[in-house]
Amino acid sequence: MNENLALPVGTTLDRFIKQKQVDFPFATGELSQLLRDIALAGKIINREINRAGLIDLTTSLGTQNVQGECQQKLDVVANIRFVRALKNGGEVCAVISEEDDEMIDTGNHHGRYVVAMDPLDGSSNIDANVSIGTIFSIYRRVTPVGTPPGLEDVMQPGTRQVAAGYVLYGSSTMLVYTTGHGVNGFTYEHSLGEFFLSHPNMRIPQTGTVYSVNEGYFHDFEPDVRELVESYRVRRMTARYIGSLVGDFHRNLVKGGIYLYPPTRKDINGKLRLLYECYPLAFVVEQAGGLATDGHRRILDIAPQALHQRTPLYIGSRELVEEIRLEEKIGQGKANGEKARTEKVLA
Ligand code: AHM
Ligand code: MG
Repeated sequence: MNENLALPVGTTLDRFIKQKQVDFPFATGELSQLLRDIALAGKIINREINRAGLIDLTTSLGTQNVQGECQQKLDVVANIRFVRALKNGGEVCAVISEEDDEMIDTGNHHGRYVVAMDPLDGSSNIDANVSIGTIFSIYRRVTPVGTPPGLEDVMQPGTRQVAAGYVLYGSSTMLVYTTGHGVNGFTYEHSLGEFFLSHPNMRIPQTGTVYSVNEGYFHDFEPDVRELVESYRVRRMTARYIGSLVGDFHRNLVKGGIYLYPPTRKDINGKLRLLYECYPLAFVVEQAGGLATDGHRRILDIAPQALHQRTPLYIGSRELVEEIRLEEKIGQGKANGEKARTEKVLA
């Protein structure tokens, strides 16, 4: 890996991608072009978000996506824009999206790559002008080039990702991604229409004082999760929860901390999707020196079984994720665990 060939802050994304192409033996440039397509889609979505308030894109469409959630107009717009950018790019033979029931065959049967994406994550925050994001991951197809793509192309384990990242539409717009050689962050300069390297070789602090969890569900968590959250309170950690995974994740990546979406009484596998949200962010966090688990297993080691599979997620600073040891079976929390952990922390 050549992360030591550091490129200076201010390098354009385009130049960065080009220079990093040497990381891949026998690279044909297709992955580089695909990353550029994703950046372009990010710019387009960024534009839509910025003018959303003016042209009434923020209200809900009233239709529901495959998860049974109300789709916001911007979700739909972002999904269309992203899929179109990937189709036009030509490198991708199939796309799966949180917003689509089925795999999309792009018609580019000579494309070597497939993409999984959550085109607009944190969509409940759109109409409040709060940070939202796009999450993506890229795999090499496993079926022969030149044939129609199949489910085996898009349902590969997270360890097979060749690149993953996100675009955060926040107080500034950022693209953060990894190709398995560290993590780099780029900030969008609106007037120039370019992403510039602003956060080279990002490393997540080994520990942190921030925890991000929807504490409104506290009484719907398993006893051992309640015990864990209670231990954060006892330690006087700081609670920060935007309700946009990308935003919460990014803050913790920069400052140190942990994001949790545990099982709840309603969502016994948690809410987040393995393929669209958890795999890509797990790849990023590991490349930055952090960890991601479902409370037991490394996220990247979970075998995919369904396109819209959900998983609990514990992700962030290594030490904070490592200390989590949950009961294996839902509904069988430790009898006196809550008390035991609190005492241990206080000791
Ligand atoms: P979405 O993909 O439908 O936007 O759902 C994912 C979002 C995450 O961004 C966020 O962390 C979480 O859902 C918030 O859920 P909750 O409101 O249950 O806390
Ligand atoms: Mg999402």
